[in-house]
Amino acid sequence: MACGGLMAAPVCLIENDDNGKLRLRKEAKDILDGINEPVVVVSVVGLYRTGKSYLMNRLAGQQSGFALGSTIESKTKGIWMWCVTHPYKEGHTLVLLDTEGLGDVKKGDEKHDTWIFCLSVLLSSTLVYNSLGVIDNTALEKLHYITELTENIRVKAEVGQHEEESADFMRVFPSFVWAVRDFTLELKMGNKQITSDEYLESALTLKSGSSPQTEQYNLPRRCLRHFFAVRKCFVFPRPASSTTCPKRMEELTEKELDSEFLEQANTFCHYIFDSADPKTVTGGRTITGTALGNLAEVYVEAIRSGKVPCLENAVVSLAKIQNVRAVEQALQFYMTEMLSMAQLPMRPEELSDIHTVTEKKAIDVFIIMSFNDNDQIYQQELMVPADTNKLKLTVHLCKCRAQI
Ligand SMILES: Nc1nc2c(ncn2[C@@H]2O[C@H](COP(=O)(O)OP(=O)(O)OP(=O)(O)O)[C@@H](O)[C@H]2O)c(=O)[nH]1
Ligand SMILES: [Mg+2]
Repeated sequence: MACGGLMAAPVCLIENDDNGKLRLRKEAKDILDGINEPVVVVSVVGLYRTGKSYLMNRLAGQQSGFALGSTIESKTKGIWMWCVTHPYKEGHTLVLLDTEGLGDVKKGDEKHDTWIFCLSVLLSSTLVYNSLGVIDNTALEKLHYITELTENIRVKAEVGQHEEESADFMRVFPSFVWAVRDFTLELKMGNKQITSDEYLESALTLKSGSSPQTEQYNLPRRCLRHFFAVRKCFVFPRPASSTTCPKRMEELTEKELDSEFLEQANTFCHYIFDSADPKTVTGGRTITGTALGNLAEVYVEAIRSGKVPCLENAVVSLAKIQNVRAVEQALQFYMTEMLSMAQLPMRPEELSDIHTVTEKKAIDVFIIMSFNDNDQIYQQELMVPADTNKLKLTVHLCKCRAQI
């Protein structure tokens, strides 16, 4: 199932600069800037060398794209982005974010992993956590990044009660999908067949008691349950037999892949295409590609300057960036339209009529691009120069008339 490509290949969205700090790539920001429709953002995170990039290529409907590694060395660095036409939702763009594998000891900087995880949570509307084998205690311990979210992300500008924060996270965080790769067990409990979702939920069952060990056991489970309201699980068998498998899976044709793997991969893709929601920000507003690029910039800047990214502050910054731009574009529209419509010689009343119509259209241009301008602060800014423009144009046209 191939998704139409807005981009022929993925590009790097967030990378490390020479000082080891995260930085947003301008090339990728420019691509997002050009996307004026809502975006469904799906990111994949998980330990290195677990088939994340391969899974993202399947979502793009392509055999290759995000680079796959065939050695033990981690391959993807930073966060890579591929924007494709959404295969199911007309008028939407599917933004796929493939991230650097977590837990590679050679990296030496654990905080880097933490920020990759946080940015994936902050930027996506669906977060896919990818792991190999089974969902056991070890797998949940490896997901310790989830327990650090409260330290590294703030929802409200003003810090509130801890309980409030949990509920706030749940309101604003993406939906969560656990993709278990090379799963070889039977989904059975006792004699009863269970679904993969039931398998995940049973792995998240809390132990009773309050000993430090129990607390440690419960912590990642509690965080998953409290922060992510929507949870799904997909289990994938090995993709091919060991004779064909899989140093270079991108070279295997569909026929060479295990049929059960293919079926699971298709079910997974269908779920994402059908159920992954457009990206929203605090307040529930859906955002466009342009806004996503601005949001990424705000978060990366916060991390670069040593601050804890805050969702509420980000939305305020985002609104400012978007609204300033919306005013600029609306003014530009007004001037172009007025100059093309005003015919000489012209009476002031006629000019006024054209102004009224054009101003209305300019406000529409502003409204489409603006963001949370509920008190019309920026819209009023637009009106003042529009009046000034009208005056300037009148003077200009009257001078021309006087010369006739
Ligand atoms: N056994 C197995 N191998 C896979 C699977 N999917 C991909 N591979 C292979 O595993 C290797 C790593 O795949 P990638 O998709 O690059 O893994 P990654 O998680 O993106 O790796 P990093 O970018 O280094 O974190 C490649 O040789 C793939 O062909 C899978 O489901 N099972
Ligand atoms: Mg990769």
